[in-house]
Amino acid sequence: MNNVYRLYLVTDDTLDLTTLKHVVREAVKGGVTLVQVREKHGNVRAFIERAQAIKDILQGTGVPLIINDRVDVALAVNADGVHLGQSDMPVTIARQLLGADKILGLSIETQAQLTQAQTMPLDYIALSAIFPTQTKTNTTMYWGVEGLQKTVSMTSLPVVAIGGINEHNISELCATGVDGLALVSAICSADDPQAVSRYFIELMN
Ligand code: TZP
Ligand code: MG
Repeated sequence: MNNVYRLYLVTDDTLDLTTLKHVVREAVKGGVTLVQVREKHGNVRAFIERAQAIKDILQGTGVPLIINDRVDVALAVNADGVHLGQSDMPVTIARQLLGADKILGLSIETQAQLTQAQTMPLDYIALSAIFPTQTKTNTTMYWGVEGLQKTVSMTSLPVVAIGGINEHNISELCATGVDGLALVSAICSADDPQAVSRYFIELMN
């Protein structure tokens, strides 16, 4: 597993801006390969402010910035890409607005969505959720290691796993051949986000 999706940090929207910036700075030092800013509670102005703050931190690091859900926010801060959910803007429209060069990802919550995604103009898919998690409770199903394994073997798109990923399951998830692991709490709630990120990278090797 060696690509931009490898250790994919999704930010915790309950963190205040100072803590958020600290977590991202430290996690990047520890080796996260991509950062997605995810905001579920604030207004769009606050989203843009937080996204811009994270963009400033990532500037010059080579770590891409992805915006969750909102194409307008991504365009506003000239982010590297967008991660869409199933009820966000349709993928084809998002692609038209973003252009060919931006990274575009989609969360996949059912087998039918997985089939549909194969012909969409996507850069990657995120299988949601692999395991139960307190971070997002309105999930449709749990793919588990087996579902992830099947998906990796049947799709040509890069696959990212999300939901309940931590030090106890990273090794078995990596054994499926998955392209990346996306984590919120295991990094954002860690006492030392740099050390855990470094440790997770080690576990992936
Ligand atoms: N989408 C599916 S599960 C999830 C999201 C955003 C939350 C993952 O959080 P955690 O803390 O890594 O389980
Ligand atoms: Mg979403």
